[in-house]
Amino acid sequence: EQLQIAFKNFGGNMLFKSILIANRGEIAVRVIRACKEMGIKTIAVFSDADKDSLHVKYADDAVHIGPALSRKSYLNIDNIIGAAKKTNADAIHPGYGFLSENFNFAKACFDNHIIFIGPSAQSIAKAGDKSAARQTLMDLGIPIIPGSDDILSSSDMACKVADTVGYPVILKAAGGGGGRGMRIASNKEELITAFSIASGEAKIAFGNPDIYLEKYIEKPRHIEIQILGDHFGNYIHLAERECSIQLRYQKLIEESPSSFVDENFRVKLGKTAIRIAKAFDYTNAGTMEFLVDKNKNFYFMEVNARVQVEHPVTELVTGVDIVQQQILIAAGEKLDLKQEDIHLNGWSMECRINATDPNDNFMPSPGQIESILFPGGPGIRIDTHIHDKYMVTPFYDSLIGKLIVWAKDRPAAINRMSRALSEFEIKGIETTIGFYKKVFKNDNFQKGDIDTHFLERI
Ligand code: MV4
Repeated sequence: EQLQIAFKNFGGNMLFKSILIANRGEIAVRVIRACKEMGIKTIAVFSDADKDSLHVKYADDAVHIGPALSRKSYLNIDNIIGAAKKTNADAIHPGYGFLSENFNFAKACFDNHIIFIGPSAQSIAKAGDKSAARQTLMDLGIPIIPGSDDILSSSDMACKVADTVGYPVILKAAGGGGGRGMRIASNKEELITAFSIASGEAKIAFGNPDIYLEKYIEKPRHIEIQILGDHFGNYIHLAERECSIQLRYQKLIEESPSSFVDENFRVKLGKTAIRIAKAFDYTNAGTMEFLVDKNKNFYFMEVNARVQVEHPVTELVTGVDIVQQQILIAAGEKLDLKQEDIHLNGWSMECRINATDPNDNFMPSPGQIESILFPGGPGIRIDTHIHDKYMVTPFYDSLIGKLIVWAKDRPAAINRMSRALSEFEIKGIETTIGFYKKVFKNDNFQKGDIDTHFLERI
């Protein structure tokens, strides 16, 4: 359907003349940069809090879409569609977060004959329905974490499933997400207690007492595969990103490739990721997330139906501009890349620069930036919208920029990131920069001996 609109709107000349960027901050700037290099006119949208922001300054046109509160601006579908119609935008790039994986928004774009730069609304819905997705993929023989295929009706049933998958097990709330409402049990006794606590908590927290059970994967790594798929059934993968360095399900440091993934394993993960994409009729850029145990067993977790915060590390090792590929695919172009064109060169790492205080439980630290000194020199990329005197408001995510490095191998990338962090100075607010300096000195981090619990431990 997306393609039909594209043909109707642009005939033979497919490339968009203008794109509205339905986002703010560094990712809005990133998308504008891709458009400029492609000769596409850019239209920014902005809330009251962002009228002087960099994405507004860089775009060719800008439309005010409401007050600072996201719900009334960047999450307001009517206002954003209205801005696109007013400015005659051919397409909308949603960035990440906000409306990027919102079925109703993708559908509203479609209904208004505006191309949504992302997968179809139907694919978003298919990939987003966790329980249906699990069934679909299980039927295809794609590895998913062993567990109850449905919600548990009693602790008796929980114990039966636990006996078949083996302890330890984890209880998850069906209405939860992002790690909330999870409980681990190492034996039958613990499971019986955990079952009643978990369903009670789930009811209070999510208004839904339903819980399901999975085998608990101890000290897993979070490894994800970037894929691209066009409207003609062509798919490629752009290898993996290692995203295990996280705290409370917030990624902080990402890298590509992963020191845990050799060429054989990469081929296996890549092929699996493409099979998952095909199962969801997935088009455009997307990410398949896997949990990987110490024996390299891997299990599909979920699809991220958007461009991700950490996409630059993949860009730096593959040389592929993921945002430009998103735009070309959405405009109905055939993928001009084949799997055999994709070669990994060197190593890339990213530190998310957050306006949070590592010495105060990573609490948000809004305020005015007095001054900034950015690192530079060989192998440094900074994606940000901040500048001297920029006001970090409390209204949005605390991500204020990303420091990304490229070097020939992992030790060189670590060395370069440490050097870059030592040059980076932000005065006036607290940030995660100083914390990263310590992480990069850690022996286990340097050895690549990491998992999703690494930061909790240190
Ligand atoms: C798990 C797991 C171990 N075993 N499931 C956390 C968020 C949620 N989306 C899935 N999560 C996990 N599920 C089983 N069966 C460990 C985690 C987990 C995790 C997963 C991905 C990234 C970071 C994580 C940090 C802690 C726990």
